[in-house]
Amino acid sequence: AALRCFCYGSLFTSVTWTLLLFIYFNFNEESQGFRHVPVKGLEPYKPFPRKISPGFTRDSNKGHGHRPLDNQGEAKADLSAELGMIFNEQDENVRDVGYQKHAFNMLISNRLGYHREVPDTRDSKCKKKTYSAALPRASIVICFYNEAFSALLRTVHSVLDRTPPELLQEILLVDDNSELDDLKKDLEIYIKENLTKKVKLVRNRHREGLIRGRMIGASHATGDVLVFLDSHCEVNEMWLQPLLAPIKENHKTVVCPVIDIISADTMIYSSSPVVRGGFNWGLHFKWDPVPVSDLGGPEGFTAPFRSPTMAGGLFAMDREYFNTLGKYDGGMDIWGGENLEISFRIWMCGGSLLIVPCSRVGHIFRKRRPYGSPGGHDTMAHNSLRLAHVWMDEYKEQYLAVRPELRNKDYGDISDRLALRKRLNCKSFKWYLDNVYPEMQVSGPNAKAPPVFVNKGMKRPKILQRGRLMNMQTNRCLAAQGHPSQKGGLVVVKECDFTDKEQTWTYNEEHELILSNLLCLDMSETRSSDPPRLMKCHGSGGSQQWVFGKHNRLYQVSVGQCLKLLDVTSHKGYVTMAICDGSPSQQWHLDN
Ligand code: UD2
Ligand code: MN
Repeated sequence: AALRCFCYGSLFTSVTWTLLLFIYFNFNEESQGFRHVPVKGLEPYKPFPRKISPGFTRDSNKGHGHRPLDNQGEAKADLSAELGMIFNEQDENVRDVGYQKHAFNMLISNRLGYHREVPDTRDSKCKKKTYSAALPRASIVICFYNEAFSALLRTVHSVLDRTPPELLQEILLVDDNSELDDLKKDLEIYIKENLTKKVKLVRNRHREGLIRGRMIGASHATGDVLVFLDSHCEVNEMWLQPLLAPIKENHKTVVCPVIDIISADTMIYSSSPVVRGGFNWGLHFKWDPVPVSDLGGPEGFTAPFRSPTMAGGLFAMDREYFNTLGKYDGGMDIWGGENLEISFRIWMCGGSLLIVPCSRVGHIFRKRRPYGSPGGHDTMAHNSLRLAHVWMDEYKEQYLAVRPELRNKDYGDISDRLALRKRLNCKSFKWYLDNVYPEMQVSGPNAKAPPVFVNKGMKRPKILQRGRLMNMQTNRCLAAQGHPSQKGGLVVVKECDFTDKEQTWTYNEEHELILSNLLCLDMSETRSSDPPRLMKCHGSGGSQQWVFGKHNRLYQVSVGQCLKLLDVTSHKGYVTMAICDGSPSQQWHLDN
C-alpha cells in the first residue's frame, strides 16, 4: 500500500518521450491541439512501432526544448487512451486475461513492444556526473514466474539498450518453472534468434520462489557485481554506472536505484520521489522521507544516502560479498520478507545499504500479486518469522505482538542462519535500531501507522469541471443507484435534478470523476464487461481515469472502452462499458 500511496500525484508530473513524439507526429496538424482525442475507433489499429525507428535518438537530453510540452496530463491520458483502446473481442480478451494473470494491462504492454523510450527522470545534476571507465562488470539476475512475455522482453531489452556492453557480463534469466506456453516455448527461440549470447536462460525444475530463484541465478553468475531486477522493469538512462561506482569504492556497499513507477493500468512511466526504505512492526516494508541530515553534502541531492531497508527487487551487490554475507535464507519460500532479512544482515554484519538517486529503474507496481504459492501457504508470514527469530533478538516480540497467531507457528530450522550470524560476528538488532533506524518507534506495535505521504509535489488535483453528467440520448443524468457514499455502488441514469447535490460530478486534472465529492467512478480491473462502480479515489489513474473525447464520448483508460447507456427504454438506467462507436447512447455531457 505504501508503494501505491506515494504514486499519488507523481503519475501525472512527467511525460514519456515516446508519448510526446507519438502525439507530436499524430496530432500536431490538428488545430485543436491536444484537447480532443482523435477518433480512431473505427479504423484498424496501427500497432505501436516495435523497433525504435532510425534517427529516434536514445539520448533523451537532446531535443527536449522544441517539443510541445504543454497539456502534459491531457496528452498522456490521450496516449494511454490510444494504446488501451479495445477494438474487438480479441483485444478485450488480451486485456482481461492480462489483468487476471498479471494484474496489469497486458494489451498496452503488448502494444508498446519490446523497446520504448522512457522519460529521463534523473535530477539534472546527475546528467553532468561522470564515472570512471574502469568499473566492475555486472551480471543481471532476473527471476520470473509466469511473467507477461512483453513485459519480460522489455525488461531485457531495456538493459541491453541502456547498458554499455563493456559493463555487462551477462543477463541471467531464471525461469521459476513458469506454466505459460509462450515462456516455455517461444522465449528460448526468441533468445536464440534475436539476442546476444550474453543472455542466458536457466530453468528451475520446480517452483522455488523468488528467493531461492535468485540464489540459483547468482550461482551461475560470473560478473563482479550482481544486479537483481524484477521481470517487469525498464531501466533508465545511465542506470548502471552510478550503482557500480560506490561498490567499486567499497565492496561492502550495497546499492539500490530509485524505483520509478510504471502504471499497471496505463504503462505510463513516471518519476518517483526520492525516499528511503523502512518497515513497521508487522514486518511490512514502507517508504519513509529521507532525513534532511542525510541528504546533501558536497554532491548535493544527487549523492547516495543511507537506507535502513531495501524494497527488495532492485539492487546491486558485489558478488563475492553476496556469497560471504550468506546469500539469502534458503529456507524462505516464494515471496516476502527476504528484503528485510538482507537489509538487517547488511547493516548488522558490517556493510551498508545506500540508495543512489542518479540511478533510476522503472517497475510495474500492481495492486495485487497475481500468483499464489504452492499449497496456498502464507509465505510472507513464514519468511518473516524466520527473519524475526534469526535477526531481531528481543524485538521479535514487537512482531509477535502484532501477529499473536504466529507465536506458535512452525518456521523450520534456522540453525544455519544463527551460525552465520555468529560467524560473521554481527551486531545486535538494538544496535541496528539505534544507529540505522532511530526513527522507529519501539514503544508499542505500530503496524497500523498511517502511510506516510512523502511526495513533495502532492496536492489536491485541480478541478476542471463540475456539474451534472447527462446522457445525451435521454437527457437523463448519471447518479448513484443507492447512496453516493456507498462503496462499490453502481451508477445509473435518473431524471436530472438540478437541485440535488448527489447528482453533482467533479472532473479534475487527474481525469477522475467524483460523485458528490465522495467517491470516484471506477472500472474493475478484472473484467471489462463489469459495470463501473463508485470506489474510494486512489489517485493513481488507470481504473479511475476517464477522458472526454470527440462525439462526447466518455472513454475509460484502463478498459479501453466507452461508457454507454445500456437500454434506453428501460427505467432502470443501467450503464456499461462498450467498444467506442460514437452512438448516441455513448454520448455524455458534463455541465451545470
Ligand atoms: C517486492 C519486490 C520483489 C520482492 C518482494 C518481496 C520491488 C520492486 N519488488 O514485491 O522483488 O523483493 O517485494 O519478496 O522491490 N517470482 C518468481 N517466483 C515466484 C514468485 C515471484 O520468480 O514464485 C518473480 C516475479 O516474476 C518477479 C519477482 O520474482 O519478477 C518479484 O515478484 P513480484 O513482482 O510479484 O514482487 P513485488 O514487486 O510485488
Ligand atoms: Mn515486482
